[in-house]
Amino acid sequence: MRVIDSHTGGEPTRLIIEGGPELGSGSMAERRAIFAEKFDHMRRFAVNEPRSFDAMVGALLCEPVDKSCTAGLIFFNNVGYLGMCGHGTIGAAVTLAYMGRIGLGIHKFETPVGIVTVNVLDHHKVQIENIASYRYHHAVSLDVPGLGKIVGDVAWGGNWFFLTESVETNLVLSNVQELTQKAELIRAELITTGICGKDGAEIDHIEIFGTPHSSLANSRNFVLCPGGQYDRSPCGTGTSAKLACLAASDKLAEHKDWIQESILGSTFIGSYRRDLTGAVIPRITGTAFVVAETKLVQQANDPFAFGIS
Ligand code: PYC
Repeated sequence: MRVIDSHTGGEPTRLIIEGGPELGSGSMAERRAIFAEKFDHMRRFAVNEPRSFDAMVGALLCEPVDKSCTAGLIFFNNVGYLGMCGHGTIGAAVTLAYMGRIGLGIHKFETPVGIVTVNVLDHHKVQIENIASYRYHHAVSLDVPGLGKIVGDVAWGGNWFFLTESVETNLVLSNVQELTQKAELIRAELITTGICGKDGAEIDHIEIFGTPHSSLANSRNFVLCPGGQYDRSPCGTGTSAKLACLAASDKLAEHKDWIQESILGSTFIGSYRRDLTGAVIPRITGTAFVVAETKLVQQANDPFAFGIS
């Protein structure tokens, strides 16, 4: 399997460019289902230890169904599959530009949750226009054992998020363990109380907001991902969910910039436009760098060939 690794604002993406599973020619959602059902060992092969580490997000490069699209992308992580991935789309676009497969300018990518438009601004800087994002529940109040009252919104940005400002821990790297524990408690309480996204979808990302360190940024975040890792970047789908909440509360006007800082201090510039139906279409701009070109191999009798899980 040939992969190219990049990071977007510190968050890694491993793009599979050769040797991935053969998933047929259906939609990205259909192919993701086949990936999960029949080839999950290849997800573990590509992103789990000992070949990788828990924070890695994988992206499988696919032939698109819609020929106006440049490619299809299916995202996955250490425990399963994602709907969309903002940092991963930026990483994939920068990687494809590095390989000479795409030039600067506009491209479309199919994902399991819809088509995203990508504008490659230079060899590192990419703007994505995400799928329509929306707030689903406002000011949900949780009584979280060990934390007390936590209030937040539930929103869709390509994955499901619970977004809260109620956690008092400082958003600094030395507090990652404490923030992870608190976010896990919130996630568990959402499950206990049966609070879900649309159609009963599990809310598997928890996004905690605090004061930015840079005077140029609007906000800082800590995002807990489904596999227990935190997002090193400001999280593209999480920033999309935030933009949808800001729009729903009339706190950010259309086309106005929102600078979202990650726990590392890396930033995404977010804004949104409304489509003809009035839906919020987030735009996220970030930068990525290629860090490795690798061939992953499997030797006979390797007891951890398909990852340590
Ligand atoms: O950037 O959307 C994102 C993302 C999701 C999970 C990790 N990063």
